[in-house]
Parts: sequence; structure tokens; C-alpha cells
Amino acid sequence: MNRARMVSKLLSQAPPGTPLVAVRAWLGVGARGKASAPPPPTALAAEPFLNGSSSNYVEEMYTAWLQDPKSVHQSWDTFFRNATRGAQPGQAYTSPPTLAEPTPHHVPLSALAPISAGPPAAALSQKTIDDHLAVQGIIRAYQIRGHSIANLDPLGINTPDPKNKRSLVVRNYMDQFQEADLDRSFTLPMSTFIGGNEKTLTLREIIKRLEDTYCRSIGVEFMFINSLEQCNWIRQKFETPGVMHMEPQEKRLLLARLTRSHGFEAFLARKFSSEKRFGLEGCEILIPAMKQVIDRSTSLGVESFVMGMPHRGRLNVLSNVCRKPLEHIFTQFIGLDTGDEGSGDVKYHLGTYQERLNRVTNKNIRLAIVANPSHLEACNPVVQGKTRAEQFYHGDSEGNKVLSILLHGDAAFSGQGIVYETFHLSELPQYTTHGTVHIVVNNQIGFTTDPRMSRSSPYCTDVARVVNAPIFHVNADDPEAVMHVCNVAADWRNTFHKDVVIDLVCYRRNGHNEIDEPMFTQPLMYTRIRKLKPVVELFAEKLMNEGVVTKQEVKEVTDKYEKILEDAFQAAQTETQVFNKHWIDSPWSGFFEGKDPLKATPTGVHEDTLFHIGRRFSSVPPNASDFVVHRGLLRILNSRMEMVNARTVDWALGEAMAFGSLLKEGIHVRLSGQDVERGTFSHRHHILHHQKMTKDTTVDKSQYNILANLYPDQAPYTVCNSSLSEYAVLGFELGFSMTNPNALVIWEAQFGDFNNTAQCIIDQFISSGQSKWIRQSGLVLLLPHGMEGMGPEHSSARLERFLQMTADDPDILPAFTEDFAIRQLSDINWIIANCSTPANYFHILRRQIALPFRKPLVLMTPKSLLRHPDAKSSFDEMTEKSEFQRVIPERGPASENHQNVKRVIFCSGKVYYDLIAARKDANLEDKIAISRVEQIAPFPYDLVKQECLKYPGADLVWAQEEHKNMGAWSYVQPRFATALNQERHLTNEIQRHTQGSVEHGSQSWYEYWFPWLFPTSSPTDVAADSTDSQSSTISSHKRVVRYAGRPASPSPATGSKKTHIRELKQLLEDALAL
Ligand SMILES: Cc1ncc(C[n+]2csc(CCOP(=O)(O)OP(=O)(O)O)c2C)c(N)n1
Ligand SMILES: [Mg+2]
Repeated sequence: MNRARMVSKLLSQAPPGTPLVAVRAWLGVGARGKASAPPPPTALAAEPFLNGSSSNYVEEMYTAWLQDPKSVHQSWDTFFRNATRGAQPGQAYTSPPTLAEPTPHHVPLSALAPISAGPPAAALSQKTIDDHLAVQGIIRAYQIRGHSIANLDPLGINTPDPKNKRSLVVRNYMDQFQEADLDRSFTLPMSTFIGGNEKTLTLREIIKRLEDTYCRSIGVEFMFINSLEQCNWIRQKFETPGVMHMEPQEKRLLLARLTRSHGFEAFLARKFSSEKRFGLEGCEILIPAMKQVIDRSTSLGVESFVMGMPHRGRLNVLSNVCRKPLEHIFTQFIGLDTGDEGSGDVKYHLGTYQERLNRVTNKNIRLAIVANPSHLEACNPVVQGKTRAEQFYHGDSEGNKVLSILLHGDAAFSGQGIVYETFHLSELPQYTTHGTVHIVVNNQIGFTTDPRMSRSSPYCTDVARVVNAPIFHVNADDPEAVMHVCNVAADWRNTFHKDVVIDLVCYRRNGHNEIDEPMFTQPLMYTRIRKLKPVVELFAEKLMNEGVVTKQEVKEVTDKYEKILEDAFQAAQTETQVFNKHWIDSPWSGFFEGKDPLKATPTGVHEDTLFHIGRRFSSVPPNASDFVVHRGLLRILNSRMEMVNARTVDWALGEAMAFGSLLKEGIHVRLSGQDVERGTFSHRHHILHHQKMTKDTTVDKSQYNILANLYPDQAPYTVCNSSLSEYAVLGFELGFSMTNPNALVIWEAQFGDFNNTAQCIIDQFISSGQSKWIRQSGLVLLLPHGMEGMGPEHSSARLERFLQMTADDPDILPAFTEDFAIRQLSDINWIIANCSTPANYFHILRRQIALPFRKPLVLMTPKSLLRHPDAKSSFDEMTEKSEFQRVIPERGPASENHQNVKRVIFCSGKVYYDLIAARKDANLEDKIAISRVEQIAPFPYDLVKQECLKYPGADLVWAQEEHKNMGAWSYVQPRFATALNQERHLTNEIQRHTQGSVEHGSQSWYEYWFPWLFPTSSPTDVAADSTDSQSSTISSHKRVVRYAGRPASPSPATGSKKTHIRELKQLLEDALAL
């Protein structure tokens, strides 16, 4: 069908006046391009080449003939002449004399045509046609499979047997040719560019050119791409004769870059021989390759590069690609004290941000390498999110100015699922970075494991095929081929804005690190490697042979760089400290300037703002009477409007008020996650969908983003349903949040427990990122959480895990200074809360932006509370004088007569509503006070203590719906003890405060606590002192908090609804029984 359409198109494009009717008729194509009735069988037999499978070939012949009749074989010329003169089907073809007998196993295409009784016309032999078709098949075979026999492996281990490698590609297309046929000329089809200006080539030359293109140092994998335009573009870039030509000065620059790449590693090996650095030896070409991608992309308009990479060659990239000062790198090896905040990270994980002049293009560029943990490939989505954010805030809607480059190891690229998840973000409207250049350092080994044991796919890059990314495999010991591939990759990304992969097939000269012995496990590989010269030597020899450089010049370039290294090394010896701030990958220039680091702006807003946002959020699109809103949604909008008129909000309204008021203040809000537009629980509805389908409408129904249309001068609002991924999407949003501190970036899990598939992003980046890399993020995680009888999954967002990773020491009671609350926030690694009212949710979201610093916020969010009639807030709790309440104290009858109260129950989240209902039923409202701990971490010691002191005769209970080994219990229990009894277990370990990632503490934290803990002298002195100013305010007897809730369990919740209800009843009884 496709072919028929193409032929028809070609014919319809023929010059005016060409008599085409007959040609169309032969090709089985009607005058208007529709398939017409087939010609009679006799005619088909006379012209057997005119069948479905040859139409592609005929189409090419015909186009060529139209342009130049001499460009096609004489037999075709005769045929087309006859046809266009009006010869009837079966009469235009003239058979030439037979050139050779068909081979015994060959079934000619003509055999597929029906046999006719009539005599064949003369001129074009069946063999000629078959041979041309075979040639076309050969060309296509090289395009599809040429890479499989390319000379990609510098070690020569994975090289196909030379005797039969050609047949692996061409299969049986060559069977019909004899040696003599190699010198016959064939017309080249339109699907190849090997001819350059020539239209015909001998078969020998065709094969040579195809092998030069597809089977030397470059293996191009692209024929799986669905777009003909893109395939042709690639064919042209690789097949056109002379495309790989390099000018002498380009070769010299390449040699100089290779010299630096090699020299850097050799220098470090000499100076720090026993240190791990995960050197690049065996893939030194990576540095020139990255520089080439950057040069080329810069010349095409890119101004900013966001990069992510693993350990291998990282220091070299930092120095030679980003131009990070060598002194900074060398001091990391010397082992100096840290001169600023943060616990730091090992040197081959650190990020950087540099601005510099690109000498090749004379343009200023920005280069960032994102800090990453050891977890391979985990930084991929983070890089993409950061890139996307840079593009977004620069208005770079097509990705012309900001480009992401991701580096991979071969084993990690194929082994880690996050690679696949990240690829699937690459073309989603709110996640695309408009094409990423991937570079694989394919050293054909992962630690000690061979590829045949570490992947099931032929190439380590096969994962990229899912997004139709072209893959350029290249032998890393052929520097010129690598440069060509880099240029094509940069051009591809610039042309199509799609991902592309460069697979640098190389080797690893040392073990996994410099201390490992690789011969233990890879004797064959390493015997070969020992015999190989470094690529810089091979290339220098090549250029000397070509007369491009002299031996003297090579030495000068080497010596010059050696001197630079030595000078920097000497300078590094004089340094006394290292600074974590030198390694920050996302500096926020200006954000901290002029700010009081302990002062937040108020989070309450003017009542008019609440009314305006509330009414807009409850309305259909203004001035669009033809926009049809679903009837069910109209009911929801109406009930919203009623709430607004009554000055109340439910959860969805409270959230919309927070977002809307921030948007009004110029803060971009981005909410991303699975099904967030509507909301998993169908409560949010931020996007309205036009419901009317008219017959003539072919486009998708229109949509209306309510919060994006609140004010004419508001900030943009992004709400986007994500792919069904947690790891990649959370990583992406974290990256997004790193770019601009003046944005509220939120990731919502479908259900809170799904966050564990993104555990690496949570552990390695969110909880410990600031400590390791002094990089802040105000990312918000919304995790639906609560035991509602929905079974083991969908119940728990694993609050306990977040609390366990919270870096505040349970044994240390902080000083209750005036700025206690914000100081706690400033010192902690993240904030964990479980709000029970929409107003508190509103405030805590707004507080993210009101703070003078940025902290991740992990929120347990409700499910049934979204619609709970009591879970509503008044406007009064959101207007100017109101603020976030870390603890919501008891305000009912119990609070009016403290002395009578027998028990104070502390709880958090939804269980509060169960407790107050049960308390009411039991008629205990004056005997039992119930206080809500809304912000669990940092722990509100001051308010909890105040609440306990308010009821001196009451016993204390912590009630939770989670099982005892889960939820907040193990976090709050020791903190209650500390708050109540001022117990501070001061030990010799006191300086080693708990921290996000920490071995040794952050300076600011330490400086703050130290004077308070040790006002005069040593820790032991302070431990002995039990009469400081605060201890006098607490009661003398020890009070303890008791647990009421479900017993310990391995599973977060029961699968039985009945058991769930019984457990709930039990916990309520337990909590309330006096
Ligand atoms: C997620 C993860 N799993 C395991 C490791 C341990 N590890 C570190 S390097 C490495 C081998 C990586 O091989 P490859 O991706 O080919 O990179 P190469 O070291 O060869 O450059 C492994 C398994 C890790 N860092 N991250
Ligand atoms: Mg490897």
C-alpha cells in the first residue's frame, strides 16, 4: 500500500504534459493515485517486473529517468519512452538478451508473476531487473546490518570472523553475482548517498563505499527509526563521499585535546598512585568527544550545558571540559579540612558549575555537572529536570539554548531501569528537554563482569531504540571517526530535537579502580590491553606520518600541559582548606543576598485574594459559553462556590488557595505526578475538559487550566500527568527544583507507598543532598497516606522511613529561643508533616516559599479526609494574622478546665477525626484532651512540652493508626522523653550529631549547638550540670508517653476490611480507656 502510494505520488509530480496514463496503468495506479483495477494477466506476464515488490525500484528509476533519461539503463529508457508515448500494458517492455543463467537456488522475482501465454517484449532482461533489485537489497542490508561487522572493538576481541562477515550483512543478495558482475555499473537508488554526484557505480565500488561507511570504525544503527526523513538525514551524514574529512588544524586541535586528556590521568597516576580516581585510561577520547559536541552545539546556538556522569573520567571532565581549576581538584586528593558547611562527598561524585568562553566559537557558555551519588544512572532524571527548568525559565521552548548531555557506563546503561524510565520522559510535553546527547563509555566491562554476563541485548545501547534514537557506535581508538560521530550527534539534536546515542567502544586500561587487579578475572582482555599503545600515541604517529605535526610539536604540546599540571600541583600544596561551595552545581545567585537567614515572610493572605481565587476555582471558563463542562464537575464547582461564599475551604480549595496566591506573587508552581491533573481521588480537577464532540471536530477536545488563568500578570502554573514512573519523575522534579528557588515544585505519588520505587532519589538526593553537596531544594512530596481498609498497599507512605532519616538528635533538647521554630527548620535536612486541616496544608505549602532558605518537604496527605465534613477550614485560618500551626492544641471543653483532664492524647493526621468522634461517643470531651502534632519533624519540642505542662495531672498517650513498628511512634517517643524530662544523654560522641548523610558535622549546625551545649568547657562538665535555666521550669517527676495503636507487624495493613475495623476499634478503645 505504501509503495503504491509513493509511486502514485511520484507520477502525480511528473512534469506537465508527460503522458502518464500508460505508466500509471502499468503500475496499477489510477489516474488520481487510487489503486485501479489490475492490468490483465497477459500484460503482467509480459512485464513481470511491475509487481508490488518492485514498485519501489521502478519508482526510483522513473524519477531518475524523468530528470535525465541517460541516467537509467537503456532498457528502462526504452520502457519509459514507450510507456509515456502511450503503449498499452504489455507492449512497452523490450527484453534484452540474457546475460547469465539464474543460480540454482535463486527464485527470480519474475517467477512471482503469473505465467502468460503471450510472447514477452524485448529489451529489459529479467536478470537486469533482479540484479538491480539485489543491489538495492545490498545497499539496504549495509544500512541495516553494517554495524554488526564494523571494526568497533579496539581490542579486536569482539570482531567477526573476516571470512564470512560480509555474508552476515548481505545474506543471499550476493548469490546471483559472479566475480565479473562486480565491474558492472548499477544505477543507485534514491535511498543512498554513496554516489555523491554520480548516479551509477560499479558493484565493486558500491560495496566498497558501503563498507567504508558502515563497517569501518563507525557502526550506525538507525534503520529502526520510523521516520523516512530522519533515516535519509542520517544516510546523507554518513554516506556522502568525503564527509569525514578533517582539516589539518582540526586534527592538531584534536591531538592537543587528547594530549590533555591523557596527560591529566598520567599526572594523577604519578602523584597519587594509591588513590582511587576511576581514571579514563582506555577512553581518553571522551574529553575531545565531549568538547566536540559542545563546540558544535555552541556554534548552533546552545549557551548552557547540563551534564550528568558516573565516576569514570569524572575528574578529567571537570578539569578539561568544564575547566574547573586544577588546584581545586588536587586539594581533594590532599585531604584537607572543610572550610565551610556540609559533610561533603568523595571527589568523583562532586558537581560543578562554570562559565567560560568557548574558544572555538568565541561564545560564552555555562557548564554544569550535576553532583551524583554512587548509584549509577540515578542522576539521569535529575539532569533532565534541571535542564527542563533552565529551558522553561529562559523561555527556551524548543531547547535551542540549553542542552543536556548524559554520560553512561556500558554495564550501567543496560542494567539500570532508570535509564529506560528517563528515556520515556524524553518526548513528553512537560518533561522533554528537546533531545539529549548520550555518550556511553563502553569499556566492555562492568567492574569485573563481562557483557555476556551482564546483559541480554546485543549492544549495551539497545534501550535507546525504544525512543527511536539513532545510535552511533564508534571505535574509540579512531579519533577522527569519533569527531565525525560527535558532529552528527550535535547536528541531529539541533535538527530533530530528539535523543541520540554515541557509543564509544573502548577499553579500561586499569582495574575497576586504580588499585584493583584486573588479571584476576579478565586475563585475555588484559593481556591484549597491555600490548596496546595509548590512543594519543597512535594518533600522534598517524598525524606525523601524514605530515600534519612534527615530533617536536607533539613534545611541546605535551610539555606545556605537564607544566600547567605541575604548577597547579605546587599551588595546591599551599592550600589549607577545601570548600564545598566550590563544587556546587546549581548556584542561586542573589537568592540568599540581603536576606535575614532566620526570618520567614508571613504566609497568611488577604481575604480578597482568597475570595478571588476561590471564585475562579469554582467557575467555568469565563467568556467561553461554548465550553461544555461535565455535569458531575459542574456539581463540584457549585459546591466549591458554596464553600467559598461561606468562607470555608476543603482540601482541594485550600491547595488551590496556596497555589493561586503564590502564582499571584509571581511564584511558578509546578505539580507533577501520575494523574495529578484530576487527582487520584478525583478531588482536584485543575484541568477542565470540553465535553462536546461535534462531527466536524478532528482535533482533541480543548482544555482549560483553571489556576493558570487567575490573574493576567500571574506566574505560570504547570500541572502535568506524568508517565507511570516514580524513580524518574521524582528525580526529574528534584532536578527542576534545583534551578530556581522561586518556584514551588511538587511531586505527588499516586499512593504514598509507591515512593519506595524512587527510594534512591529520596535517600541519595533529597534527604542528604544539602549535606553532601550544599545544594538546597524546596521540593515538596505529597504522599497519600492513611489506614482506610484498602489493604497492605495503598495505606502507608512509610512515614517511619522519612522520620528515621531525619537529622535531629532525639537526645538533645534545643534552646527555646524566639526564633526556635525557624532555626530548627534551617538546621534540619527536611521537613516531615501530616496536616489535618486544609488551612494548615495551605500554610505549609506557602511557607516553602516564605522561608529564607529551601528545604524539602515530605507531606503525608489525606484520602478520605479530602471529603470529610469536619476537615474544613475557615478563611480566618488563612488570612493575614494566621500562620502554620506546628501543633494544633486541644481547644474543646478539656482545654477550659486543665486540672480535670486525665489524659492528653497526641496524634497526627487523619486518626484525629476518629479519636474525636470516639471521645464524643464516650462522653469524655472534658476528661481527654487531643492535640495534633502537624509538623512531626523537626519535632515541635516547645509546643509539645507546653501542651504537656498545661495538663499536669494527665497521663500522656501517643495514638497512631499505623502499626507500632511504623508511623511516627519510634521517632516521637524519645523526643517526648527529652521534651518532658530534659534528658540529654551527653556522651563523648556529642560532637557527632546526627545528620543527613554525615560522617562529620556541618559547620553551621555545630556552631549553633556548641555554645549552648558547652557554654564553658568540656561536654562532661555540661553533662554533670543538671540545673540550667530550663530545668527549673519542668516538673520534677518523670512523665512518659504511652503507645496506643496497632501492634507491630511486618505488613503495613491488613487485607481484610473486617480486621481493619476491629483494629481501629481496638486502638480507639486503647487510647480512650481511662
Ligand atoms: C546502582 C549501582 N549498583 C552498583 C554499583 C556498584 N558499581 C560501581 S561501578 C560498577 C560497574 C560499572 O560498570 P560500567 O557501567 O560499565 O562503568 P565502568 O566502571 O566500566 O566505567 C558497579 C557495579 C553502583 N555504583 N551503583
Ligand atoms: Mg564499563
